[in-house]
Amino acid sequence: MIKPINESVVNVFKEKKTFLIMAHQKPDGDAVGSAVALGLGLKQIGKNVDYWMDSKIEKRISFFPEVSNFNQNQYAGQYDAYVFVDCSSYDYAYKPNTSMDNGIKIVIDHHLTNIGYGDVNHIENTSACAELIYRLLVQLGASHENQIAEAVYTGISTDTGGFQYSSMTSDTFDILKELYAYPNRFALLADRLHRTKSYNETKLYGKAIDALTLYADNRLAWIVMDHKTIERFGGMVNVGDDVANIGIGIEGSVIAATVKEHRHGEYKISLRSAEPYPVDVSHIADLHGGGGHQRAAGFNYSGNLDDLKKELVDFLLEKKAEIDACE
Ligand SMILES: [Mn+2]
Repeated sequence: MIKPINESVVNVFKEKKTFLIMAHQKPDGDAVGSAVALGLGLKQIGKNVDYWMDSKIEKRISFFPEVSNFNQNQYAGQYDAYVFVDCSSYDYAYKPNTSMDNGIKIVIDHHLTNIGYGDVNHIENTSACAELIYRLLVQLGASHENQIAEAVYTGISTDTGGFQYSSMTSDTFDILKELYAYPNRFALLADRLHRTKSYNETKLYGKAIDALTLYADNRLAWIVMDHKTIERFGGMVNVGDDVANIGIGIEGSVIAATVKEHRHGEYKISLRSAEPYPVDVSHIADLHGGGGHQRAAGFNYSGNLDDLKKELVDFLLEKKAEIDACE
């Protein structure tokens, strides 16, 4: 049984004709997968669709034929609706500078830090935004051709570390069960999404392991990747999830912080918290203007790194009793 999503959201999709689809900056597998699945599904039921997407998309998630339709702006100036997928805040959206006041804003997201910045919103704690998109398409009566199935699979698979995180639910598996009914090449996709790395990515992964340091009685795993190192190995837009997860793979570590200096003195911070500790890293990200989930969150930072490290160490020390109780 596939769960329905808010009727008010479904009705807007039924009523409106022309849509602009957007997602967060530096789109990940869920952002691209959600956008592609939604766009293709809407087209199937006769809607006009444009995409406004950050073009810095990693190669492993840009294989969808539909990606070639990103940023074509066929219907510029005519949008009835502006749809934000997988985007926890309006500020973090990759969006045009022009006004969106002529249309209705729709937000579909699975980040609970999302305040609901749309005129209509569906925000629900699912494993991936792609789950919500799939459910919406079921309600809209779109059929799930292969590219949609692959896009939904990509969103869920990348946001759950290959179906492993605690965010997986029986509802997620209900959707996967339906996806597997289509002719698929999910094994090939899994390889592409989770295993295959370029030479540079592999070297960067090694540099990240080298840079790993432990603090707070080994509860904090701390990795700083400086600008020079990132540039040297390709300057990739998104240092992958596998790098962000190195730290929580260390026995006993509770929080992993990966600091990526994407420009001199400007950092992207990825936080992870390990099972089963009662630590919610989205609260920390929230304090710094970012967002995310209990086990994975992120934010931009341009302050002193020692201050940030101290903040995390203090946070862990405050929670020491609760953390130790999990052993
Ligand atoms: Mn997501």
